[in-house]
Amino acid sequence: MVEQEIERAQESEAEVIGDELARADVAGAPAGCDGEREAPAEGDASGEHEDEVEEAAPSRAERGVALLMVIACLAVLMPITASFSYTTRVDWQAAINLRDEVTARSLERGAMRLSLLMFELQRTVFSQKQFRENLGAMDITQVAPYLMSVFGSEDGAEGLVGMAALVGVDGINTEAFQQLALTTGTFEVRLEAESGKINVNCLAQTQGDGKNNPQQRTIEMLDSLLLPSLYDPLFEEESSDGQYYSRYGVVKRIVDYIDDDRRVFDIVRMVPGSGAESSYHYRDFVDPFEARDARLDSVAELTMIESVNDDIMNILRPELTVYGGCKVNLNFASAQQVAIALRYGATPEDKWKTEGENFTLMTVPLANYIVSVRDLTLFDDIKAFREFAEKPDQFFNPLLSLGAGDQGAEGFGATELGMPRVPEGIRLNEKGAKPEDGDEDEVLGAIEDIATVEPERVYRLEVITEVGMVKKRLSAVYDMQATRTQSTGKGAWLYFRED
Ligand SMILES: [Ca+2]
Repeated sequence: MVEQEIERAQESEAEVIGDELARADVAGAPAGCDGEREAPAEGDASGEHEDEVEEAAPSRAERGVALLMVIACLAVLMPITASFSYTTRVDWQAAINLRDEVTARSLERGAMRLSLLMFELQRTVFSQKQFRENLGAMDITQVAPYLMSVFGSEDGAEGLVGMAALVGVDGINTEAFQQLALTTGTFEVRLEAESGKINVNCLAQTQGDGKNNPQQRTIEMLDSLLLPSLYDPLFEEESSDGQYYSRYGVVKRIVDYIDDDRRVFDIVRMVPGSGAESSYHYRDFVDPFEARDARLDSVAELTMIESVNDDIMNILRPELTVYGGCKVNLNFASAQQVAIALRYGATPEDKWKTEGENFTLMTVPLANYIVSVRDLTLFDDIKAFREFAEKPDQFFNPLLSLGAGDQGAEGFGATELGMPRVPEGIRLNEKGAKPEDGDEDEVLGAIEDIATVEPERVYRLEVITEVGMVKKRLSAVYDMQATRTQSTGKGAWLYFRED
C-alpha cells in the first residue's frame, strides 16, 4: 500500500516535470536541445500540442532524468564556481589594496617632504626678528593644517580661503590651488610643538632651588595630569599585575625609573628617600631588565615602568615629550601648564587667587582664556604675557566677538550673546622682584624662571593618509636646530615611525 503510494507520487512528480519541460519546449526552446523530440514552431501554442504531449508520455520519464542530472551537475558545479569567483574577487581586492597601500605610503612620504617646506617657512619667515616685530609672533603649527590641506584634499583650498578671509585676506583664487590637490587619495597633516608638552626627562634634573626645580615642577605636572576624579577607578582597582597603585605610587615609579640614583624617591619631601630601587620588580620578570636610570628616548618607554599600564599611558601620552628643555613654553603649553606657571609667578598680593579652590575657580579659567586667545596671536615676549595675565580684559580681541575664537578654544567662556566672559587677571612678579618685608637675598619667583615664549625648536608631525580602503599613519619628530652631518644647513628628523 505504502509502496503503491510512493510509486504514484513518483509518477505524478515525473508527470509534472515532464509537463514543465514540454511547456518550456512549447515556449520556444531552441531546436536540437532535445534529440527525441522535434521542436514545434515558435508561438504555435494550441490544443494540438497538448495532445502531442499526451501522446509522448513514454519518453517523459527519461526527460525527467535528464533534468535531474542537469540539476545534479549544477549542484556539483555551483560551489566550485562560487569558490572560484570568490577567490578571484579576493585576489582582485588584494591587488587593489596593494596598489592603494603603495600609493598611501608614497603620499605619506610626500607629505613628510612637503612639511620640510613648512619648517623652512618657520625658519626663514616666522622666526625672523623683522616678521615678529611687524606682524607679531606666529608659528607654523597655527597655519600648517590649512596650508597642507591644499595639497592633501580636493576641497582643502576652500578651507584655506576661508581662513584667509577670517584674517582679512580676500580674493584668493581657489582654482589655482585646486590644481595642487591630489586626486588619488587624501592626506591630513597635524603638527604639534613639542615644547608645549612636559619633558619627562626633566624628572632627572634636580638642580635649582625651591620651586624653581625642574624635577619638582615636572612631578607637580604629572600629579595634576592624574588628579581628575574621573581617574579614581584606576587607582582604586587592582592593576593587571595584581597590585594596587596610588597616584603618588605611579609618579614615584616614573621618577625612580628615570632619575640616576638608586634610591626610592620620597614624594612628600621631594628628595630621594632611604629605600633601595631594587624593591621594584623589574628583575622578577621572565625576561628581567633594569630601570633605565637615564633619559628616555621615547615616551613609549614609559610602558616599561611598573604601574604604568595602558590606561595611565592614555592619560599621559598626549601631554608628554622627551625632547626640548624644561621650561614651559607659554605659546604652546596646555591650559593646565599655564595655570601652574601662573601660580608660580603670582605676586604676594594676588597669591590668594591661585591657592586652594581658587586655583580651579580663578587661575584655571584665566589659563583657559589665555590659551583660547593665543590661538589667534602668540605672545611676543614674557612681558606681553605678564601684561595680558594682569589685565586680560584690556586685550579684548575683536575677532573673538565674530565667533572666530571658537577654534580649539576649550573651556572658553563665550556666552550665547557672542561676547566672551573675560576672567579676572592675576598680577605676576617682575624678574628679580623682592618681597617687601623679606630679607635682602630673597627673590620672588618670576615666570621667566620656569617659562619661555621662544620660537619652537622640535615639532611632532603626524600624517594620516587615506587611499581607497587603506589608511596609514606616520609620525615623525623634526628638530629645527639639529646640526646635519651629511649636508649643510640645520634641521633633521629625530624620529620616524610608520603604522
Ligand atoms: Ca633611579
